[in-house]
Amino acid sequence: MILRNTGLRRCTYRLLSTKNKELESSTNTNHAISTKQLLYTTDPSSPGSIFFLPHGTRVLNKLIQFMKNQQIKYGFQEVVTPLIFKTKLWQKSGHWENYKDDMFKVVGNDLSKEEHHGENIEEHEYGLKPMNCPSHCMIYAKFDRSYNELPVRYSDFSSLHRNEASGALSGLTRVRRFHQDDGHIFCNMEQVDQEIKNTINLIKDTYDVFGINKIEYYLSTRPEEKFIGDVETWDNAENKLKKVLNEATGEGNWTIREGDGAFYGPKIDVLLTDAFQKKHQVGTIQLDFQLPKRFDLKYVAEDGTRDNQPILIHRAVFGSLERFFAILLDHYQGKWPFWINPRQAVIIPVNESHITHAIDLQKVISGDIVNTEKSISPLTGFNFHVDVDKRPETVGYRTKDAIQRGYSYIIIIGDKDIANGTFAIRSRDDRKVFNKTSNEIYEQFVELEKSYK
Ligand code: TSB
Ligand code: ZN
Repeated sequence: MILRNTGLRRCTYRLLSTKNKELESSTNTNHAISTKQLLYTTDPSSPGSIFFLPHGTRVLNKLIQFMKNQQIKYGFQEVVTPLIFKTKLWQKSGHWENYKDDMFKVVGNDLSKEEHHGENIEEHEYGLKPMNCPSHCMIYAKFDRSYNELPVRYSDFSSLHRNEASGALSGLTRVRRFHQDDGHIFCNMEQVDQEIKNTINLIKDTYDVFGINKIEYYLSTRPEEKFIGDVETWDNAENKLKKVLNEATGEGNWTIREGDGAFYGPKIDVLLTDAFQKKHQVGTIQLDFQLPKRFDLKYVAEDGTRDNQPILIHRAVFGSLERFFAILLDHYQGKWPFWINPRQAVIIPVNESHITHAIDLQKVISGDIVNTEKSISPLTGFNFHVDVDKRPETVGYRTKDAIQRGYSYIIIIGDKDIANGTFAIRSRDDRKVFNKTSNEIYEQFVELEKSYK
């Protein structure tokens, strides 16, 4: 991909790849913002799989970092798990029977069909995972578990693949490769209510950080045909979810969706509405009595009995990072708040003689991560995306362009600023200029990030 200065003067940055017809001609506002801000692209060689560009990846990484911190708070342990599993595993989990059409098959090259001579061909056929649940069940089953370990909570940001019909693919909201902020909770019956309530609270608090508070809750019940387990267990699970929903959201504040549950259990789905009034399922909480059975999950109870089965809760707060990214694009219309903005500040040196000072300033207010003299950057700290616009354009033009490209802050540096040791900083939304030292600017950025502003 070529990022090129397109004009002689008065230039703006544009994505030039001719293969990006879809992106350039799209009327979809998400695509339009993405094109302007260089956030993501696609290619017919992998329909439904997104290429996140450097600035889009910055947003994605912020979302991941945000969620990893919340998960630690809520007692999750992150795991990293395989992408492909033998068909046998998917048969065991029930995905093969109920979800096969939505799965990509992967064939190993261990042996060709002819060479098998009656060997079990399934040994060499794999499915690309559409969900993380089986992996987490397998980790649970690898160890003897005791009642006092419960709830065991695993989180996972793996790539997932679902063979969504090409007609169903849509921007970032329905893709074939995506990443959930996934978590699976193994707990006993007494712990279920609290875990679901905790998840609903985390969902509410998380969406609140983004200023999203119009949330709809749905209870999806047993599908007509494709489901595993017996009807009575399903009914019990559905009643449990109804009770928790009433307690957590208030009676009458949720809607039932008959037959829309996952094949392994009923679920609470959390929906957000976009600017075009289209609803999107983001967060989800799913109660599952079936996978623990299929994977023979056990724990030793307080009375020493060994034959106790945990309950599994599947949950995601963003849903998938891709879909949530789309919601945020729609919600902010490209005006990212500072903490998640892929372009947090730009420094504009008045003329060439100010560039060295601009770079020094960049070093301080980016948190010593760019142009640092240290050979190795520290592991943690507050770091910000700060650019220096060295182009030989007028200050007025570069300021306007910076606002257009979505920078949160614009800092001008000239002779007077260098002499005073303060720099003129203004926000993209307000013409008011403040004169601040480099440390004051950095502290302001730290405060903004800490308060998710
Ligand atoms: C929560 N096994 C559970 C998990 O533990 C699960 O996969 N549930 S799910 O199928 O309902 O998916 C969870 C979330 O992933 C959905 O609410 C949705 O936000 C997101 N998602 C699902 N399919 C796609 C897709 N094709 N493209 C983008 N996001 C998707
Ligand atoms: Zn799951």
